[in-house]
Amino acid sequence: TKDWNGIDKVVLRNPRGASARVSLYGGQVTSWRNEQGEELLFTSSKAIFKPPKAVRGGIPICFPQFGNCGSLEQHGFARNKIWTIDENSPPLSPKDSQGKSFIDLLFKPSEEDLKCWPHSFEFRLRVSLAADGSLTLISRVRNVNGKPFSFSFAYHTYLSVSDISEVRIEGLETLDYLDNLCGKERFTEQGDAITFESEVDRVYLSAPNVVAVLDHERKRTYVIKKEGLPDVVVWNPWEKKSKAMADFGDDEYKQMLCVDGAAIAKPVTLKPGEEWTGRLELSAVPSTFCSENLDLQGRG
Ligand code: TA6
Repeated sequence: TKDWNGIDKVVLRNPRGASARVSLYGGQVTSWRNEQGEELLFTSSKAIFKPPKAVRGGIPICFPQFGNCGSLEQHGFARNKIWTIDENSPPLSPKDSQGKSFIDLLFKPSEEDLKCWPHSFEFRLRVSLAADGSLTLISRVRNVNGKPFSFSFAYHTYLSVSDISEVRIEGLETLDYLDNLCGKERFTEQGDAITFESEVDRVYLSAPNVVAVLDHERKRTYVIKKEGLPDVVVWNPWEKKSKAMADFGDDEYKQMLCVDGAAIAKPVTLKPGEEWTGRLELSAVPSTFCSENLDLQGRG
């Protein structure tokens, strides 16, 4: 289908009626719905499609740089470029294909991209929807030129929540984090779960590979499973920052929370020919499961 001024968008569906949409603009997942048709990702009502800006919501891909800690634009350029459908993607394991509705996308740097980031790579993204409605994103970045290069990465995941003051994150207790609100200073998480009363903008370091986001009001838990992504970004702009963003409604911070599987603190370095894989699996389960049932790994 076409969207955003004629940019192609792929629709994935599973037999039970769950769906996901992926735009060729940025390889961005723009929608993920459960079998009841409920939208599980947040997209701002004021999101604008104005290349080269990113569209506010869904799951923008931050590559080859997270944040503004480098020479590139904020969060790198991959999310602002047109990707292509990859007809002959190198095969993934059967578990990544069997019984799944999936699409393979490819992004290779243009001459313009190489001017601002002189490393040639192939970035293959598989987005898949499983029979149980879970959404999996698998990024494979391969160094195809003669020099090693390093990059940072995040799946900038805007989760839809009913009321941010009724949301908590489990799985990040006792971890150290870099606080973007205090010059990236390092702190240690003291709480038993992360709750939200004001702006939060943190990178949790060496996080366990399973994190749960519990939306109390909707009785829904997002289970985030990751591989190759040591860090977790947690971001809510709260009221003041929301008002400062043109593509974000003043009160929309109440209905969203970014919890991003990421590789930031220790950038990924690839030698020529080497390939990195970053995998994220999102599922939304009824919160009648108490969090202990989610067998969160590595909890204290
Ligand atoms: O930590 C997440 C973050 O880096 C925040 O500082 C905020 O800038 C957010 O990403 C959104 O960035 P964007 O470029 O998409 O507006």
